[in-house]
Amino acid sequence: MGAMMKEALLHMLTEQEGEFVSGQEISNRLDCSRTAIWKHISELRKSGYTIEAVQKRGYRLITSPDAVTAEEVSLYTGNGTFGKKITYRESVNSTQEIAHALARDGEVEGSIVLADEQTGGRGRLGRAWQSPKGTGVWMSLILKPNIPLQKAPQLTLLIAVAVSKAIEKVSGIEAAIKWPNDILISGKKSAGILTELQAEADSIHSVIVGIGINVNQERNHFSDEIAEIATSLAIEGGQTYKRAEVVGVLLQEIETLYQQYLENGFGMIKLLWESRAFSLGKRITARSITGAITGYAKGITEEGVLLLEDDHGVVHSIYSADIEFPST
Ligand code: BT5
Repeated sequence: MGAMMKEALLHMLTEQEGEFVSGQEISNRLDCSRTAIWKHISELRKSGYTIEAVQKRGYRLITSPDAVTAEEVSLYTGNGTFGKKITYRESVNSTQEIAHALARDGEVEGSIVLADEQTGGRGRLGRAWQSPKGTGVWMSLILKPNIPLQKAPQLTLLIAVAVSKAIEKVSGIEAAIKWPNDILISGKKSAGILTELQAEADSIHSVIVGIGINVNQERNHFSDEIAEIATSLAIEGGQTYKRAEVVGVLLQEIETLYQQYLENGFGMIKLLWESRAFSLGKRITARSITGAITGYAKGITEEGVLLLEDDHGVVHSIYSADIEFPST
């Protein structure tokens, strides 16, 4: 109840866009005492909001922090159902772990888990995802699509389209997709997607979509290992962005595409994906545990599988691999 009131209070102050809201009005609309209001105002201040309080005039929101707390993100999620339920943690090992546990306990579709920092953020194949505090969007989204197991890779491509669109909407920076799960800005990785399934036999119980977006990192936030291959919106755009806005815009993009996908299938997503794809038509090497194949990236199939034509004209279906761009 307390958290909901704090959120409602923040919404009231935000709606007024820097104008005063009287204590009387707050107390009427939220049906609470002046003392309760004061308590929530001081909590909001502790979370980084600057709120002016003036006798007889009331309260006025001056600045809000760059936070991905439930109350801040809820200002940007719009009318959709994705992001209605937000689990926020300041520091976690991985948001994926929390989302998996929630999904096993029957969490509804569209719920998200956000953290300000991940100490054990993960990529594919046991790789690590650097998630320094207060810099990026580290989020897991729970989906429960009624689709056969073999179509699950389509969701990664759908999410990639949504991430690339959201980055462009918020920052105006062009973001391309590198199959299957990288979002590149000027050829460097600015976001990654990790799609994990909870399935029984061949039916999907839940899909846990992990999304990491580098928003406000400076160059020195990246370790030497990835300094040359990683970038952030702030590095590329020369300014910082509100992470909560990135989350809100992203959730709206995902929800729209996801509804279209469930109603009409993958066709439209495929076109959107291809128009944003970075590697199509290029000479690439697809490397996986079974070996490496070099050739031309011809396109993706209806299932989201990458088609690679080698130098003998043989077309290979690539289900899972890392893509490199050979220098020769
Ligand atoms: C990915 O894996 O790109 C998937 C990343 C998913 C991260 C999200 S954050 C929220 C959720 N919770 C989690 O624990 N994970 C998800 P992959 O394609 O395997 O790429 C991993 C590789 O990217 C690493 O081996 C590094 O080379 C590089 N890398 C690591 N951190 C990076 C960063 N912050 N920015 C750019 N590149 C990074």
